[in-house]
Amino acid sequence: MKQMKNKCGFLSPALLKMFCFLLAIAPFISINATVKYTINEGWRFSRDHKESYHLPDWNDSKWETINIPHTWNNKDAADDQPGYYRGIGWYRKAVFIDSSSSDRITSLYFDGANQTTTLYVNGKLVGTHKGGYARFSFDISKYIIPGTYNLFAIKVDNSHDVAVPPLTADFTFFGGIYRNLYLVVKEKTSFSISDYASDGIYIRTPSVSDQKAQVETETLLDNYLDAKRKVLFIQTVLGPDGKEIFVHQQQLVLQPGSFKISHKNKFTIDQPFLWSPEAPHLYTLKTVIIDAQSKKELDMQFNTFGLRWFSFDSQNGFSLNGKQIKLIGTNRHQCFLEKGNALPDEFHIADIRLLKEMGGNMLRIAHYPQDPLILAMCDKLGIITSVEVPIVNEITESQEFLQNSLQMTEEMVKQSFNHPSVVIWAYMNEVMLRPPFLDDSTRHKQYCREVNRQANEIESLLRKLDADRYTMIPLHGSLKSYEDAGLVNLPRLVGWNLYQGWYGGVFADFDTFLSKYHAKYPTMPILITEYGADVDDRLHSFKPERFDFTVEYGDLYHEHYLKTILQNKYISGGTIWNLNDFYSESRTDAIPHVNTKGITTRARGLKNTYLLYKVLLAKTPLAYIGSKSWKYRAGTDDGNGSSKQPIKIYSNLETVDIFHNGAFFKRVSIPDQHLQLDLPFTAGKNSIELRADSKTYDFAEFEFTLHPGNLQNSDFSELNVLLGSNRYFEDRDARIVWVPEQPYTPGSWGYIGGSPVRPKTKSGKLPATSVNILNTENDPIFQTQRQGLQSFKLDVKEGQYAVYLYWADLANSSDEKLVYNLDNNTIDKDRTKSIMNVQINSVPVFSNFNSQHGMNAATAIVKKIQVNVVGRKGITVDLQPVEGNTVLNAIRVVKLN
Ligand code: GCB
Repeated sequence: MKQMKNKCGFLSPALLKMFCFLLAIAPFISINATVKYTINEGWRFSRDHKESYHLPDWNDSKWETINIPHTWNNKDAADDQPGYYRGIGWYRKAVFIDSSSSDRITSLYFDGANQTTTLYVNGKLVGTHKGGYARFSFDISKYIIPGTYNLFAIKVDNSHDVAVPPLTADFTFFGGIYRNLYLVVKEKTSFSISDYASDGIYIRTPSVSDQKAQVETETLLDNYLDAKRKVLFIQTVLGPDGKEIFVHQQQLVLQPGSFKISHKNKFTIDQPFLWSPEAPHLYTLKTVIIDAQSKKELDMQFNTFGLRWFSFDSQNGFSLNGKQIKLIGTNRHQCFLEKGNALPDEFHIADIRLLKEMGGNMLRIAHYPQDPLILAMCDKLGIITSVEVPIVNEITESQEFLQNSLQMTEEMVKQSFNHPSVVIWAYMNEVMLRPPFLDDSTRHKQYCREVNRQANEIESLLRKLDADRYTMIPLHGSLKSYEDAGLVNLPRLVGWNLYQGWYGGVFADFDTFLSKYHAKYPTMPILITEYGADVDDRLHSFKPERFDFTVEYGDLYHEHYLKTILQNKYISGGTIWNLNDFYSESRTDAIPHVNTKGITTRARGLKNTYLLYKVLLAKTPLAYIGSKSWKYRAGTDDGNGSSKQPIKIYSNLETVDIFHNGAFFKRVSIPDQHLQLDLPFTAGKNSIELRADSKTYDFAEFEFTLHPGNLQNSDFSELNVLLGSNRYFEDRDARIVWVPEQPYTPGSWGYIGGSPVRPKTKSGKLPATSVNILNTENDPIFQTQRQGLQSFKLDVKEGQYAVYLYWADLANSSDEKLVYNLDNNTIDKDRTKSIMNVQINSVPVFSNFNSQHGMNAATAIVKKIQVNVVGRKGITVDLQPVEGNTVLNAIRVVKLN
């Protein structure tokens, strides 16, 4: 361990001793001069608007009572109705303000509210803030009556506003006061909170080496008094071990009524403890101001900072403190299952722990600044970050839009300035995703020029505010459009959001794209800011395909990308899209309204891909069984009383012993840290255990339904089949599994005739439709279909059965064109209207059955039909077309008696 040296910039050690002595004999009154606490509870809320809602005597007793963090969209952004409420919501509360506020400065401080917030106190307008992702505060001193209750009325509006970014994006713009709300009471002389809601103290580390670090601080002070004030300004630096290593004291004279008075300070730390992912040492800067006369403490602030240096290099990637490290981590969206974006503190903290436990060393905080706890946790745990101005997909060509973007830039930098984890400021994510006016080249060029102008303004502001960090624009895989807008060489770093093998193409296109770009721009460093594939972890396939949303396709995608990122030195690293599944209202994928590219679910359940990274990045021995959450499984007897089930194993151990149902099955070596092997599952419970060096590394149990190969000779209980599909779907609530279709063979079961519905897109045919199916949570059961089907047959034994026929009219949907879907939007539907007659065992059941069923959107329809089977006739469902093609989405057959 290095010895930390005391270093004092302004005081000699003798003076320092004397100073401490003086402080000891004349102690200042050390109460917390600044009082800051949440006022989250018991707000009245109404999701509508009336001009008079801000008036103190408005009767809000019938309004809902809520607690902050709060959003009004956690339910409607996930329901079957397209769209979600984007408009005004009002919050009201009578807040008691202590009489001590009368000669102090009182503010209302928001950690974040989406997106335009207007505050009224006691009926009077205080101010408005625009933007949904930064902190902001209002000085309410003039509006309050201390010693009594004061009525706060807050109007929040999340309507689309052409002047406020983001305009569009692949995430839900949840409205409301969704982060903590504080009352802050400060002395009339204090650190300023009016500099873009930062805490008024900025710490720069312009030069750091393992020998020496230079630290510069700037403190902004406010003096509201109409008289001069003399203050003692004391700044102390504590080392990571809590020991004092530097003290600076100075008397300052603050002029009356002056604000953001800047006081700068510099010091050097010899042989510093460096900040890194392995050892995230943090220093603490304690700043105090004391009234020179009364010795009363006026304000005190603790800020942590870290000492490190870093660079991105176009050939060698990223290095920190002189050592090359590959950045591997994730992006994060700030929402959670059923909560929308309104998360309590613990949830933010838990996410960063989750990333650290995976072994990740980077978080791209996309696409907007997040709760202050996120950066605080990244500092503590050693996770390198990039933070982003929330301009996504497009801009508005207006000065007002630019001004708002610049304001957001300044808020972001000033609020996050001191965090050692931040190495990149980013802006304009995929701003040329769907550039307008493509059919009018003059107008298009004008748009490109405006994008360039706005980007230049943001870039220069960033460089002016912070000369030490990198700037970055994250681009999507269409290099030409960013060249047209002149964005490729503008920032210090280019981020690539790449999805080859998902939205189109094959995995290898990822490698080709990068090597071509690298050859064309050999001096530009590269960071893969996004890559990912959607996975609904209830879906599985033994024949994984692009866009099937299965766990297995997601595995293949990440295995390929991760290998490429690790193997190529010039790639600085990659941040997976995304840490968590997140709400994106307009999506209609396997889980409608959700982007499922997370390596964890919305409730942070671990997907296979999380385990893959964890094992690959781990420094300790690990072994995991993949798809443990796929508990209910089924398969057909292959003649040996069992069915082969592919099981994924992740491990960094040289060999792992696999035990199946308690018995040794096989010793395997796992050269690539992941391996798939077939295990013969038998009916009922199947257990798997992974052992090495007499230690159990992982254990899992599965419930297996073994379907008889020949239905006539064996017992049958139930069968659930997805038509037109290769996928398995696990219905966890019902604890059943749906299996892929198969053609009929005598003695068994299957379809006769027809073909699977495979929507056509510019990038080829897709294995399933992306249609939001109304009135079900199990959309994948209905999202595939066989059309032109003549019959479905099961050669079951005599008895009574229930046959359930599942339909959703996939032709009856607009298949919304989604901007982020790139070339993967449906261009030609091979789905037609269908009216048919249905017979079971030659008995007419439905005539002129219309799968639309009088609904004007694809809706889940399930018909349960009781069927008696006599002799060896089995069950035959016949479908005859009346108009269009016959269709059937799924079939479930259960033996009753
Ligand atoms: C992107 C966007 C991100 C989307 C993602 C996707 O490139 O930057 O906002 O969510 O693709 O999943 O399509």
